[in-house]
Parts: sequence; C-alpha cells; structure tokens
Amino acid sequence: MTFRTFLPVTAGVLLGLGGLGCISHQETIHTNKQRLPISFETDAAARTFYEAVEKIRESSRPTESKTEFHIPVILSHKITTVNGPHQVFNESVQRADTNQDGKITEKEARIFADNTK
Ligand SMILES: [Ca+2]
Repeated sequence: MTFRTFLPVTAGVLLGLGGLGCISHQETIHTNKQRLPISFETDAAARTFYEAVEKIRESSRPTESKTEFHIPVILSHKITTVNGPHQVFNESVQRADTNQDGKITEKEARIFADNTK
C-alpha cells in the first residue's frame, strides 16, 4: 500500500469509527476501608499518636486520584478514586507501628509525632 492509498483508507476508517461514536466510560470508586485494628502500650502513647493524627488531618485535604485513558475519537476511559475517611488514620497506623506488631508503644508514638511536625 502506498502512502497515497494509505492516507485515504486511514481517514475513512477514522471517520467510520467516528460515525459509530466514541466509547466513553467514566467511573468513580469510593474506597471505604475499615480502620486498622491497633492497640497502644499506654494511654500516653495513644494520646501522642492521636494528637499527631489530628495534626495530619488538619493539614491535609481529602485525596483523590484519577486514571484516564484515551484513544482519540474511539475510546475514553476515566476512573476517579476517592479515599475514605479512615485513609489518614490507617496510613498513620502503618507509619507509627514500625515493627507491625499491632501495638503502638510510647517510643513509636513519639517518633511518629516528631516526624509529623
Ligand atoms: Ca509496634
């Protein structure tokens, strides 16, 4: 196929597909994960941890991620993911509980709080 025949054929295929319409898909996913189970060595560890989590919450906005995929004229695909209310808490637990034993010690809480300032 020469360039002279390729160009009209390509244009015809694209126009034909355009005539069929663009396939469009848009989806919003809300992630509502449960709070991670965690215990605290002492009340002081819990207080230090929760105060640090509140500081993070106050300084952050709800997060949202978008995934878009386009093939011009033919396909448009868009996914929006909205994170749930426990996102900050769960991320904080994972960061603070450094040995992942399900219990935040005073030392872990203090280190976590110091790193959120
Ligand atoms: Ca721990």
